[in-house]
Parts: sequence; structure tokens; C-alpha cells
Amino acid sequence: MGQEESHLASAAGPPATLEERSLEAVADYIKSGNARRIVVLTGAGISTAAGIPDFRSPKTGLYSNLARLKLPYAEAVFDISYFRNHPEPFYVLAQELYPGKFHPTISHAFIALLAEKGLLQMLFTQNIDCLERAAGVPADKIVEAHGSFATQRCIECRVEFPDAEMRAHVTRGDVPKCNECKGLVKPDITFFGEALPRDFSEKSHNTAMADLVLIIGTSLTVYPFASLPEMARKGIPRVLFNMEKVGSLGSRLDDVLELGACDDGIRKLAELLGWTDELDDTWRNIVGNEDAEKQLRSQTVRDEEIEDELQKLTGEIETVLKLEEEEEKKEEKKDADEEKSQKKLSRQRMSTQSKKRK
Ligand code: CNA
Repeated sequence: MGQEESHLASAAGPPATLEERSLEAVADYIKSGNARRIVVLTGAGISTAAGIPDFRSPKTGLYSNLARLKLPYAEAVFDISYFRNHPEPFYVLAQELYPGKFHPTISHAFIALLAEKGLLQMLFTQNIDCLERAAGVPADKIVEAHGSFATQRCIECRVEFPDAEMRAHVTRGDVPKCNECKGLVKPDITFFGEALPRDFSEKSHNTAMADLVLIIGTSLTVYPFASLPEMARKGIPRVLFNMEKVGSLGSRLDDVLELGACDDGIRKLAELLGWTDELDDTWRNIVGNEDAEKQLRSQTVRDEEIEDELQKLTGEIETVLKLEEEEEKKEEKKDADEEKSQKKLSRQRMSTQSKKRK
């Protein structure tokens, strides 16, 4: 981790803005006062240390775990056309991911600290866990590009559904229906097949205004979000804090790759900035000491916990899918029986009629 990875950037030649392609140079750049409009782009990887599985990590991601279930495809749980007919698997996940169960990571706290110091231009998050809000990032600095669990509405008549009722349904694990038209209620999360919130297109120009872009914990595979790093102007440093190299990061002269757990990279940057104590205080004030210590446990322990959580989750989804299948079979049998008795009835009628004619 650290400097070796910082040199993985494939672009040839000296950087245009940074002294060198390293986190040390990024810290110097911030300290110089030239980075006053920092844009942060985040994905599920920023929340894995909080205990929330991401989508695409090979062993601990939701997709590899959902793949063994009888879903048409793993993403179906977040697909609007699948949801219309099968909302139950999503609500099993919702029960698990609903805000309130998890606490922000040190990387979330770092973004809040940037805002407090007046350095945050805008945060664009793909996450639906609301942990940025929980960390204290001001609402007007957050673009929830894929929506969030904060509000919900009927997918038919679009009427909003009350928060307290939603929480009660999600806690019980059952599917909420609209009080007006009995349509399905869905949190305002952008599913595959739905348009992104207007906020995203209205505010994405902030990335072009940035003088530094930090990209934290995302595979950069979901568009149009994945194209945001490309909007950064040439010569603007882009720093990736991620387990793996993603997108085009590393292709520009001022790209810095900090590969590994993002919390480690963020701590390192905070240390280089002389913000270690301030960051730690900010974080512990938000999450409390007990949760902070829990998050600080080794990655292996955390991965094991996430794997256990996923086993439980996929088991629950499997149960609702089986129930659905049994219901469908019952319906099919009922239809077939009805058809049979209809045929029998019409045969009897025909034979009575022909007898009468004779
Ligand atoms: P993804 O495709 O699952 O990618 C996650 C990325 O983060 C991968 O490149 C991982 O290697 C990396 N990663 C995982 N853990 C860490 C870590 N501790 N430190 C650094 N890197 C790490 O997720 P994306 O966000 O890129 O995909 C977009 C989807 C995921 C959005 O639509 C989200 O709604 C959705 N999602 C959100 C959450 C959440 O709200 N917490 C959870 C799961 C999925």
C-alpha cells in the first residue's frame, strides 16, 4: 500500500500540478491552499468497514452471493421491472440495509471534516445508506446520485408514503402498499431502468469546477456516475482510494492511486495534513468509541462478519423466493383445475343438448 501503489499510475511524464504522483504531494497541494474546491465521489467500498456489503467484491459482495439464488440475474433485486412483480427480495435486503443500523466510517468523517474546513465543493455518492448525512456532511453538499432510503413513494400514483409507516414495514420485513391506490411503495432509490435524480444532472458540473477530485470505494461501472471523473479538467489531480485500479484512473499525469482499504489511505492523507487528532475526534464523536473500535478490527474479522451477514440475507431471500414459487404453483394448479371443470361442464352440456335433440 502507499507510495508503491501511488506510482502505479500508468501516465508517462511529470505531473502538471502536483510535485510528484504521491499522496504526500496531494497533501502539500491541499496545504498550499490551492485546493479549495474538492469534489468527492464515493461508492459502496466506503461503507464496507461499517459492515455493509458492496455489490461486486468477489467473496463479500452481494452479487456473488445472490447469484446462487433463483433470481433471473443478481441485479434483478434492484431492477424496476422485476420489482413490479417480485418486490419481496428487495424488502429482505431493505430490512438489512435500512439506515440506523450502521455507523459512518473514518472516510465518511473525513468528508465531513473537509466540509467543516470549507474545502468541500460537492460530494457525489452512489450509496443509499445515508452514512454521509449521518457523518454530518451538510445536505446542500451531497448529491445522492442513486437516491436513498430517506424518502419513499408509490410506484403507480407517485404519492409519498409516510416515514414512520415505512420504517414499521421495513422493520417487519413486509411490502408496503400505497394508502391511496394500493400500488407498491418503493424507497426513492434509483433502480436499474429508472432515471437518476435531477440533482445529479443539475450539479454534475461541480466536478468540472473542482481543483481536486477524490474517488473513494467504487468500481466505476455504473453510468452515468462512472463518467464523473472524466469531467475533471486536465491538470486537476484525481486521487483514487480503492482496493483495485478502476476506470481510467492512472491514465492522467496528475492521477494518484492509493490502493488498499480506503480508511487506511484516508488516515494516511489526514496524517500528512496534520489532521489525525481532529479526524479521530470528529469520527468518535459521531459513532462513539465502541463502534469505532469495532470498525478498527482487522479486515479479516470484518470480512467474516460480512460473509455471515450475507449467508443470513441470502437464506432469507431464498425463503421468500420459495414461498413465491409455491404460491405460483398453487395458482397454476387452481387455474388448471378450473379449466378442467369448465371443460367437463361444457362436455356435459353438449351431451345433454344432443340427447334433447334426439
Ligand atoms: P461496487 O461495484 O460494489 O464496487 C465497490 C468497489 O469498492 C470495488 O472496486 C471494491 O474493490 C472497492 N472496495 C470494497 N471495499 C473497500 C474498502 N474497504 N476500501 C476501498 N475500496 C473498497 O459498488 P459501486 O458503488 O461502485 O457500484 C454502484 C452501486 C452499488 C450503487 O448503485 C449503489 O447503490 C450500490 N450499493 C450501495 C451500497 C451502500 O449504500 N452502502 C451497498 C451495496 C451496493
